[in-house]
Amino acid sequence: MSNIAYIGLGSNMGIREDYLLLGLKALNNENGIEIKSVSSIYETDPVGYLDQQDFLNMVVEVSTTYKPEQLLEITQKIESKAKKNTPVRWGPRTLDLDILLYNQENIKMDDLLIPHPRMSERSFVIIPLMELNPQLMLPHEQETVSEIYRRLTDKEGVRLWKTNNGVGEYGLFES
Ligand code: PH2
Ligand code: MG
Ligand code: MG
Repeated sequence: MSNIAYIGLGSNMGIREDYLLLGLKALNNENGIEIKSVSSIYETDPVGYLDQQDFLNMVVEVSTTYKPEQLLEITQKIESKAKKNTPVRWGPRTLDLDILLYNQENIKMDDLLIPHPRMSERSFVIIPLMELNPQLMLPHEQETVSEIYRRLTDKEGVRLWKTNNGVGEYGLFES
């Protein structure tokens, strides 16, 4: 499992935490994905389209045998299991899984851009990511996550909601 990827999870409909947990479990159930670490959960002001509920957001680090396009297929399959239906761009969603980073690669395909194009302006991505790996280099910025964090302007829109200390929280590996 030699590839390292970071995936952002978000939900602002229904029982938001349950959707995040559904996402974690579904990722963990894939043969080619091993969850390495899980951030805390943050409650975050909506960005982009303001007239909607606050989100819960978190970030996970995974190691994976899948290629980026296979990982995209899996995240889309999991989203559709959560009945994601988003008529409004940046509008409400039950479960959103965004591939943020894949190794140090810059990937430009028709339906897949990695690093995620807006991640470095978004505190709801950078703050949980910094919890996992502050020294991580963002390949499109040539800056580390903690350097990016220092110049974020919307940090007050992101509030710690449930602390996590690592994999094993959230009933992830109950059997
Ligand atoms: N996702 C969006 C649009 N706006 N705002 C917050 N706070 N968190 C999100 O995950 C989010 C958003 C589109 O995916
Ligand atoms: Mg998103
Ligand atoms: Mg998305």
